[in-house]
Amino acid sequence: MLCSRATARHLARYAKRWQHTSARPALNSVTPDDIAHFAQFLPQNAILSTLSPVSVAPAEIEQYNSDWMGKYRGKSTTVLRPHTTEQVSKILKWCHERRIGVVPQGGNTGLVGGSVPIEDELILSLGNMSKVRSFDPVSGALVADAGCILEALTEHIATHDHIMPLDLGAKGSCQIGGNVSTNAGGLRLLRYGSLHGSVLGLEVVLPDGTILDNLSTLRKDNTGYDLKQLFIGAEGTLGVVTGVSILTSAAPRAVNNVILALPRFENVLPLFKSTRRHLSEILSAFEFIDRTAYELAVKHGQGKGLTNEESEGAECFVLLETSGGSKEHDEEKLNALLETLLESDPPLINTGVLSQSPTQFASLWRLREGVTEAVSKEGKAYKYDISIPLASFKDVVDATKEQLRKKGLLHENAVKHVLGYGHVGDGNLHLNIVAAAYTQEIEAALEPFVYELVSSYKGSISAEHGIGAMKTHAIHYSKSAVAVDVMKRIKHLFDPHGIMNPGKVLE
Ligand code: FAD
Ligand code: 2HG
Ligand code: ZN
Repeated sequence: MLCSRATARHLARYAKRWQHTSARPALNSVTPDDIAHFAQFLPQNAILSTLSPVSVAPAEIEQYNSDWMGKYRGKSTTVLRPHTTEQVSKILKWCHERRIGVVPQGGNTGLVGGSVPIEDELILSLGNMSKVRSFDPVSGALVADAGCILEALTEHIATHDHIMPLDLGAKGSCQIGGNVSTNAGGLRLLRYGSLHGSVLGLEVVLPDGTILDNLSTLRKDNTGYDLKQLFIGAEGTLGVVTGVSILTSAAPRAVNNVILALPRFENVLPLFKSTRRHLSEILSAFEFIDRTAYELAVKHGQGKGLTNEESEGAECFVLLETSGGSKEHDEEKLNALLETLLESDPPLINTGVLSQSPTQFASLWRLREGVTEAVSKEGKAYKYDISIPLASFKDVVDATKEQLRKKGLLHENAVKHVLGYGHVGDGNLHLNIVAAAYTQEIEAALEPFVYELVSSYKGSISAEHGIGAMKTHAIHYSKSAVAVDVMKRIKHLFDPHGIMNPGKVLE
């Protein structure tokens, strides 16, 4: 069901008003004099610029200017790679005074165009800030530079028998500062909750260069406003996160995972209910992959799933994980669950395969985590990261397919696949449309169609990836005019000159 005429009229009126109030501030380009200023406090290898006397290969800057999908491209001349918080502070102070736009960049794995400039803003890459500052094995509090790679942190605390509260397919490249700035969800949210709960404190450099040191390791601190929350998910629009204090957990004694093949999508909901009842506290992930997503992951060699016979006839798949205290106890519970699912009338699953070794465990996860990479190998992806009721996941995928078919775009030379996968346990569907190329015609068929569809379910147009550059014009589908206005006032308070990540989140 799409939005009613009245709603559509309201949205159109609102969009007009919104455009009217959203002019971007006038910002200055970086000049050779600015580079000379930065060279006073940054080592030579921290400055990559076509304006610098030290020559730079354009390809070196290009990788910072284009995003992971090759969908968004900036025109920056300059990348700065500071090593310390003080250096970040001096850079921002200068850019604030000179009104130069700044785009903070972590691992550049974001999927909404937030990490690359729209024009020629300066790119501030955090990759050189990669030290673990402290780890307390009693409380589990980890304090690290924002540029630490998520996987490196995971490995660091594994030696203390702890695990990070988040995990995602991009772990080998994304940085903890980028994770915090996007409020990344990922594969463990069901168990460990969102970063709004696990981040204990942040060190942030504000747009005028002031260092806000909120790097607490306390679990409880009710001394007034909880300022760190504003920067979690701010996508670099309010300041640069330079340090993160985060609560990690003792590693579970036993982990298992199972892949289930389902005859029909309609079984996912009863399966989720039954799984929660049977596994209760040991359930740590419940991930959904539709048939198209599964086949693409298998085709592009992402991990191992089921044999052809086992997967035959399945409309979709679920990967579930348990994390508990005793392998035998957890396996017993899992086997009892599998029996119940197979014996229900009609059976909720065709088959279920329990991983038998750490290699199989990793391979099953690779299959799920590898869908994004498989999609990018298959073509150019339009990605909609939405929160809607679980029962509607398939309807949304089907309605999008039908919309593209009606527009004559569902064929090998335009849209090759429409697929859905995601974090069922969190009500988060990743709707991916794989095309031969990015074209205006396909985009016009998808937008605002998808946003209106999501809005008709009272869903969110961004469950976990953020707004970035992609959805600034669509934020009103999920946020009221009053909420957007308050966001703009907060932005103005922190960043009166509008230098931080211009054109992202708020137009
Ligand atoms: P970037 O992409 O560099 O930046 C993202 C945004 O944060 C930008 O707006 C940038 O300006 C800002 N930013 C970055 N660092 C800082 C900083 N230090 N201070 C202030 N602002 C900053 N996301 C999920 O939520 N769940 C998933 O399961 C998931 N899986 C993914 C799998 C793959 C294969 C890929 C490619 C992406 C996936 N993502 C997922 C999206 C992405 O990885 C996350 O959003 C991640 O948190 C981004 O981190 P990053 O360091 O790459 O940030
Ligand atoms: C995931 O859950 C990520 O795998 C990426 O959030 C989703 O690529 C996507 O659409
Ligand atoms: Zn996701």
